[in-house]
Amino acid sequence: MRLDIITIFPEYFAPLDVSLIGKARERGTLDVRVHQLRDWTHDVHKTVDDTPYGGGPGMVMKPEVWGEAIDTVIGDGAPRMIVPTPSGRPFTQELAQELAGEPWLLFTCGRYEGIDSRVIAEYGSRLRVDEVSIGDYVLAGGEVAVLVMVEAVGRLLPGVLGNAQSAVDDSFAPGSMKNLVEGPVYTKPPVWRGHEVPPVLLSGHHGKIARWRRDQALRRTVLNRPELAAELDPETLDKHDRRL
Ligand code: 6GU
Repeated sequence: MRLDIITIFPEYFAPLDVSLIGKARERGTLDVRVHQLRDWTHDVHKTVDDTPYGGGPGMVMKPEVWGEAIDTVIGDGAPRMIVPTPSGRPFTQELAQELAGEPWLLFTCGRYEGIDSRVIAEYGSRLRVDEVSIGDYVLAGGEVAVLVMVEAVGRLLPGVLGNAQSAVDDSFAPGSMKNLVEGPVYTKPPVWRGHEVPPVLLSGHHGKIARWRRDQALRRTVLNRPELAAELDPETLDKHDRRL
């Protein structure tokens, strides 16, 4: 998968050299290219923003510089374009799965009050464009949101996780984990500071372990994510799932 990221802060993306994503880049599974937006300015101050029409606080990113940057980065190609913004559609595990199936993604990181909307209109008629939010809070810019999305998408690419089953068991994973969070996990020793590992996990009884894990996932979803629990479809809950 090819990933292009356009930003005025390329330094934010240093962590993409590390860990799973770093390894995927070394292997060539991921081709990440980070671009400095200011390279497409023409004035001595390398200006990327201006005051908003209609007044109001803050600054808006200028369309011309974004247009030149995006045109150069995409050439004749047509990546799927992701615009990080708190006004966007929610980034979910389902969207991460969908994006993991794309050959090429372009992330355009806005700062200040955002990018002039005509940029989204212009590329919306040439590319598939999604404005995406990672949650209901406001960050200073799209960079951290893009790091989040790249990690969530990157770990779903074939061969990036050591064990492909990990992604199947994930909280929110499509399939049996839809609308469920994962339950608690344990490793050795069997007793730590008087706290015991639940005996069923030491029983070697795979059926009972699967049943217990599912009950724990349901419990934790009800406790921590009642709004998700309300979306659980009674039809798809198996007959042993505890009544919520
Ligand atoms: Cl994608 N960008 C910014 N600036 N803030 C956010 C966000 C994105 N998602 C949640 N808050």
